[in-house]
Amino acid sequence: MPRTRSALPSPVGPVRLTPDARTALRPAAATIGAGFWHERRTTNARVSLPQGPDLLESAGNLHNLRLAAGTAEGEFRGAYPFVDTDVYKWLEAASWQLAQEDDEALAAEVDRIVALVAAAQQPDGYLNTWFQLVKGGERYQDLRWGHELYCAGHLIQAAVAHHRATGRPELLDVARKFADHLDSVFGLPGSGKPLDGIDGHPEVETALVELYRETGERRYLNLAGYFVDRHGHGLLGGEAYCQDRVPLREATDVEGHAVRQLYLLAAAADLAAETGEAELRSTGERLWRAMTTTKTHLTGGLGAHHDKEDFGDPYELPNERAYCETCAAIASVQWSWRLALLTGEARYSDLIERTLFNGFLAGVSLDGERWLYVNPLQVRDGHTDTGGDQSARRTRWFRCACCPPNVMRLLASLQHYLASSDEQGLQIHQFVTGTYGTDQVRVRAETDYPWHGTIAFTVEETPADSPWTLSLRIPQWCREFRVRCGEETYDFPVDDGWLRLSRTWTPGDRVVLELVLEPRLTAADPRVDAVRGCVAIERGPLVHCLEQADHPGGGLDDIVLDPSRPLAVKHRPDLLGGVTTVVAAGRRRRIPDRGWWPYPTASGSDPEPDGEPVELTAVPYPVWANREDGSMRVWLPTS
Ligand code: FUB
Ligand code: ZN
Repeated sequence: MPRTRSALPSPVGPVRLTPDARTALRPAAATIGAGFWHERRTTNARVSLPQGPDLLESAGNLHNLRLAAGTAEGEFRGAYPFVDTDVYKWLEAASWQLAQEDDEALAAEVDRIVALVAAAQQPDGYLNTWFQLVKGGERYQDLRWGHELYCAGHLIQAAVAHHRATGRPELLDVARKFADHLDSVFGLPGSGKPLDGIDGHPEVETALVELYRETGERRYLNLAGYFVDRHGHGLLGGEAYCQDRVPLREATDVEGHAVRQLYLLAAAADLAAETGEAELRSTGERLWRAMTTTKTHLTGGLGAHHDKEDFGDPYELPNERAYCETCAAIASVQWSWRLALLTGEARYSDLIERTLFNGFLAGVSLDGERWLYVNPLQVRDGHTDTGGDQSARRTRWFRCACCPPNVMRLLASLQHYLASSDEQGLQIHQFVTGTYGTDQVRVRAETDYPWHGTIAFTVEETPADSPWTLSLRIPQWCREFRVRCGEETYDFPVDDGWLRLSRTWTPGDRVVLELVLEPRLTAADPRVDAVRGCVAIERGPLVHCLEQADHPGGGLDDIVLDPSRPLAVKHRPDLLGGVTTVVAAGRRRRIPDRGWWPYPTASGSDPEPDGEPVELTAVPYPVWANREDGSMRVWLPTS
């Protein structure tokens, strides 16, 4: 396409590829306008982010930095060696936010906390309040659990965001100093570096690639490559938990701690993008396929086990004990977006959509003040909640508060996961009201998605005589859609998930895509014991669930859905900030309190086969747990 004038500012967000990156697509510029995501992002900007500093103060994170800086006295506060990362993730989120709008109060808080971080750094670049204050400065003695490089990674990511957003060098200087220190310490035997090691929690790898992108300093890319390569060689005892059982390029399945695995894979995709290495790319494609076919919950949630926050076995996807950590959903979005850019394939953005709308968004309450760390697919009647971080009830903050600021940073940078460009034109991956473009074209999208399926695109800027292609992702869930260009309705073929509209465009040209949003039943894979024979209700990208609040007079464990009866859609502006519900027919069985009975059951001792009819109201999963405590379920038996 010929170059005209700048249509939108170049994107200020994560994954700023270098000009040499070998990817099929590049992130496009985007701004989000009114609508579903705008509302949630506004709550993020007005409620969650401004509350961050107070929460970090009361949890002790900022106090620890002051202690390390020598400007306060007292004891280290916090239960984990990685509490610094809560500060860094908040700084990253606030920086992405500042890139979008001026906010003096937020900017002042960022300045204050950046100064605190800088003051806590040691003269040689090292920074970790836990090791400085609790471990007497003893470094790199506990790489398996100590999280020193994990903390460095989040610091680096915050610094990159701060620099990209504000152009200011203060935090980037801190990050570079730390990265230079790491580069002087870690390396292969024989490299002259004193330590051949990796961190039990990947994160520094993807951060170092971003630092390379921000500074052009190739040493950081090489160091990222070194860390990725050294996983799987037994440096940490060979545990899958630490991503150390098998070298990544030889892996055939995702395994171990879900967030650790996913951050490592995001780094591998970053490296593949910047180096063009085919083997790392095919490793990512292979593992993504394994993950999505056998280890992904319907909500996009990942990590089946509470124990070790682990992926678990293929098809081991429990409901009430699903772990599905909010951070794992975020890491999945980050990884999938990198694969989408690398390959140009729509399937990655299909998973991003499922995850964003469900497993991710359920992590934060509608008011932006309470959080879920684990995201179960069922809460039983009579559930006794033990409270704590892994509660099925929303919590104001956690002892291990990794998820809330992670949600904040993804919401604040969400526009960078929506659109891309290539030589052919512009690709729209997600349907969000806003403006998308490159330095040559600009398209405006208007929609009330996911409540309604109509998305109207207007071409605002385009080169005069040069054709280009507007590509729209047709979601995997979509069984029927229509496209209108002007007065005509077209039956365009879908090419591997993409609807491609090529022509010479004129400003004002309109394309209207209608995705038919019929509610649907989704059947469970029979290999998943927990949900065999069950169905889930979905509508568009949203998974729905039953909540006790909508079903007074009894619990949800006895409910059966009748799949032969039609599903109805009810828009409910009065409910949960305005949602569309799906109404289904079901029955409430009267099952004897026995637990089991002889098979085949003798007539008469059968559990009540019919039970009383009951109207089932299914609300979108991302808004569950915003009313009084009660039971919830996604998967429903049909008999
Ligand atoms: O270990 C740091 C963070 O804490 C992980 O990313 C989460 O899974 C939680 O374990
Ligand atoms: Zn987390």
